[in-house]
Amino acid sequence: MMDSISLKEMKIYGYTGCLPEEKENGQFFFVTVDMYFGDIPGRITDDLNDTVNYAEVYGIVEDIVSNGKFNLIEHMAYEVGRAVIAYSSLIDSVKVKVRKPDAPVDGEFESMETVISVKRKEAVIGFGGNMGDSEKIIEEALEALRADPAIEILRLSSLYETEPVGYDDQADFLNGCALIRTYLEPLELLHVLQKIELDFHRVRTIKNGPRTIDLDLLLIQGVRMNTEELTVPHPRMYERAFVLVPLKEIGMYNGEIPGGKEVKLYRKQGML
Ligand code: PH2
Ligand code: MG
Ligand code: MG
Repeated sequence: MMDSISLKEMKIYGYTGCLPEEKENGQFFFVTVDMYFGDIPGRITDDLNDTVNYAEVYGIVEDIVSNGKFNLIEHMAYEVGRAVIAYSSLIDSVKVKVRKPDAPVDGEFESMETVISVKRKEAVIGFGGNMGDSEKIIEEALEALRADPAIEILRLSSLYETEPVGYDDQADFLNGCALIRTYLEPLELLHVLQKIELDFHRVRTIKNGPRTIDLDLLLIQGVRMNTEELTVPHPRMYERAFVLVPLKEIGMYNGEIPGGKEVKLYRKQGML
């Protein structure tokens, strides 16, 4: 069993609903927030700073429910879940129940309700570059990743010097990977990575050609997807020693490493 803290049946007046009169007149919502943790440090230290202050969580929920004008109770619940999980990295997951007992529906019922979960997941980012001071650029890109409050870096591989794959007439790369934890949706995480790439003046020119920094979303816990914008797991990762060697080092791969291209240790990195 996981530790949890719950705020049960908060009664809050709000304006969420699809009908114009719901947005205009409002109604009462009953919101239950269950927060799940690994081990809450506060249970041992008896210190408010080592836990989640439910009074502050109440304020976060009240603000969204009373000021938000969403169409759907499930979207309102999701926004509540996101705001609560963002409040403390101690929280592994949040379950939000929203009940609407006065929903404008003809007939007898207790309430219309939804339950929405928001969870932190592990993901693996592969990184590499072969233009400029790659070691420094990688350091700075990782620093930018770490600075995002939605993202924690759990483990970092060593840096490897690798022969180019795909387009041979270019300098060797430095490559590595990071295990992270985040509550961001897959596309949101992708956009964070793309923003960091742009900030380091990554210009997309030749396919597989030289680059200052490449940040690839390789794996996301429990996610398989294939859309125009994003495919997870990364479609070519299992053919690439420059991905699999660092991945193996951080314990996220235990299969064969394909031969053909050299991957050698460049700088040993202690695990975080
Ligand atoms: N990235 C590519 C293509 N080829 N080769 C190496 N060694 N390292 C890379 O990161 C790399 C590559 C496309 O992203
Ligand atoms: Mg790549
Ligand atoms: Mg890429």
